Amino acid sequence: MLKFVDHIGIAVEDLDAAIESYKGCGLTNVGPIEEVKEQGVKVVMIQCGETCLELLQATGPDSPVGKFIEKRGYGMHHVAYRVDDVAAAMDALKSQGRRALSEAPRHGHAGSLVCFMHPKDMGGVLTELVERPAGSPQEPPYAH
Ligand code: CMX
Repeated sequence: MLKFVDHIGIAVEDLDAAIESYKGCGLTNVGPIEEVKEQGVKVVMIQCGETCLELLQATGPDSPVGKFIEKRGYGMHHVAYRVDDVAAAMDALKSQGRRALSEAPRHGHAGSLVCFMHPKDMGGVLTELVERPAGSPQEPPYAH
């Protein structure tokens, strides 16, 4: 049910500084900055070959990314996989005994529907399932 790596989430201190840093590495296809209020983050997608990096800046210390940074510092936060139907994928993983981190799918970046799965049930990796809206590119790259 996981189709491909939709993006890799990286917690950063400052989005603008991080964008410049990645541009310096040759990753110049940078999408618009978007605030995802439901998740307490500002995010930006940067295309990297056939997938994207999602830079995440917490909008408050009590948000998931704010708490992550306080406990573990900046760096890799999650791996996101594209799915066709997030509710169905979530139910399938739950039926295997894995914990979903919300009761139902939530709103994510660019009109997506997302669900996070507990890192302890996914080999130590916080895992996001992403269903993109109809009409959005079905294969990466899609930062622009
Ligand atoms: N990757 C891997 N392991 C992680 C982790 C991460 N990102 N975040 C926490 N953990 C581990 C912790 O190290 C801890 O392990 P130990 O018990 O061995 O110490 C365990 O998971 C529980 O962590 P915690 O700090 O006690 O719990 P929190 O209250 O901080 O919650 C989590 C952690 C993952 C349940 C919570 O952050 C969550 O629900 N995340 C989903 C939503 C989210 O992350 N949104 C931000 C991104 C939004 C976006 O991409 O748009």
